[in-house]
Amino acid sequence: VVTVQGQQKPDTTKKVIHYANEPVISSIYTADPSAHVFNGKIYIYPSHDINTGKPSTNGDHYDMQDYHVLSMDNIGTPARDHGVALKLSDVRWAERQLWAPDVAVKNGKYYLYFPARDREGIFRTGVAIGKLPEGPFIPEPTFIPGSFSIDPCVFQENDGTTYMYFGGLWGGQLAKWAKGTYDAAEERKDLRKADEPALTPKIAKIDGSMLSFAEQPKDVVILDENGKPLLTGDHERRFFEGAWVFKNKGLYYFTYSTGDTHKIVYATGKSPYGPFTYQGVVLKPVSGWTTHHSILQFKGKWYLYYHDTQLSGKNHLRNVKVSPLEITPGGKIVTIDPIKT
Ligand code: FUB
Repeated sequence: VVTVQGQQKPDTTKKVIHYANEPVISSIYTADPSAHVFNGKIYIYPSHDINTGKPSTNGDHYDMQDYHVLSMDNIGTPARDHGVALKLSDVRWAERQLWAPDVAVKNGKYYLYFPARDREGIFRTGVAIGKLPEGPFIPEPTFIPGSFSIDPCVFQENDGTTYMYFGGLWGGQLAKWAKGTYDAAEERKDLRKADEPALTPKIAKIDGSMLSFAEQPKDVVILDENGKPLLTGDHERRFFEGAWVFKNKGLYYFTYSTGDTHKIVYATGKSPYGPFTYQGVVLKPVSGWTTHHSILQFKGKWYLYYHDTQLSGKNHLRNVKVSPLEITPGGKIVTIDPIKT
């Protein structure tokens, strides 16, 4: 069922798209969709949710053990499942939790970037290489040196310069790295006081090999309307996880999940490094605790890939969906209000 009711008012803060849709695939549970166009087709790189009975402490019930790549010839046609593209048991350094991946292409090779916990329980980001967009992907023997936390998002400029954004609070371990090295004893969810600047996501340029960082990760600063960094207490707007970056008319859009307030929001800036200024809500809360998305242009139109829990009603068994997305001529994203199913 598709219901789109866009009001025709120029004030985009009052304009909301109401959207209800079916999962793009229902034979497996999928989440955290990173969607890209390769060879004229949409390829989706999701997490593959399964139920292993792990408790929900710290996100341990998100206990994924492989990746499947999906493809779609068109929006509105069913997604095809290309089968297992990479399995945890083939990744030498990783012990558990294959979380939200992303992909990039260079010189005809596809690089799948994925977070997982290593054998010490620390989230790291690995790379696996494939000859086709759907894989299979062969993992490198070690994780990317200097990588940490979760949710890698890879953004490529037209000249091939490639950046990785990453980070996630709470179970995503960003707070444990606040001093620059991993602090296993750091158990606080929000490290800083409510009126102090929030923890930031990170960015690092990826070098020509596509296998290493070319620089130390840097902070991605998100500012409010007065040019001040968003604060720890600002749970409606501060970064939580799920970064996704795209460029439209020369402007960089840094989009992300607010976690415990369950929104996808966006901020814009003039450089891939930021700073980015908070702009508004992309997607209101969906059914389920997590929200994670990607945004792409296909055949001249913008789309939002996201997930909810329509098929299972359970937080850790999610399903990917796609919705049209509107960006106004002035560059504002029109908020999507998903109809909860
Ligand atoms: O899928 C596991 C985690 O849940 C992801 O890494 C987060 O973004 C959240 O969607």
